[in-house]
Amino acid sequence: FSPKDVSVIFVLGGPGAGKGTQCANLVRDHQFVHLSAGDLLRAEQNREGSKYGDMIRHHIKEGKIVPQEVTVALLKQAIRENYDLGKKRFLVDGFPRKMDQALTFEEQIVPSKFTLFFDCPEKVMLKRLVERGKTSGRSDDNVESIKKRFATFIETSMPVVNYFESQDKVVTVSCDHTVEQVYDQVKAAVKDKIG
Ligand code: UP5
Ligand code: MG
Repeated sequence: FSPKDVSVIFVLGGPGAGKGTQCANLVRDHQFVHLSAGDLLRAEQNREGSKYGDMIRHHIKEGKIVPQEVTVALLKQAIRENYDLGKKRFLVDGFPRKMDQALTFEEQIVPSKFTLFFDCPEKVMLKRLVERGKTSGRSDDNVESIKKRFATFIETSMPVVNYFESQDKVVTVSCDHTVEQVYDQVKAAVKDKIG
């Protein structure tokens, strides 16, 4: 596919900020394909015959970023498959969360239209994730892994948000509100940026 044919919005924010929840809202109401990098990695981890399973499992539990080669390849494949089905608008959720990924994706796949940044206090995210952990089955929804995810987010992923901010390509959404209130901000940003 040609980069000019596809629109990509990056959806970034701390663990539990509500990225997946709001992407689901946009999929329901607009023509978007939702690609969660974390979901793609979890699927690859469980895919029979994957040579990356153990490596991904370890990184996710430790809240570390899986090497970009794996994640970029999964995203590229998912975009291509959906493009072949006629889809052109993509929400890339939870990616790029490290500078090398940001540069590689924009050089090798397509420059993002903009980034939706979900700003949320740690206290709120912790509460949401601990609650979700009661039923999610996610190996990283426990206090020990959550703390590690927070640290990685601050040290490794915030520089990506700041990089796009310096290019004037970030819309910040304040997430310590109801799902509906957050979605109002998300809708306004999408309308403003890509119509
Ligand atoms: N909830 C949501 N919004 C709410 C609201 N406004 N009010 C009250 N409750 C709200 O929401 C989390 C919980 O909060 C849910 O129970 C929801 O109902 C409630 P969700 O929408 O799931 O939040 P989200 O931001 O998507 O949280 P998630 O846990 O998915 O974030 P992470 O970024 O930590 O997880 P992800 O799956 O993206 O990544 C997991 C791991 O994969 C990473 O830690 C890393 O190890 C690895 N990874 C990579 O290595 N590379 C990548 O590029 C991506 C991931
Ligand atoms: Mg998510």
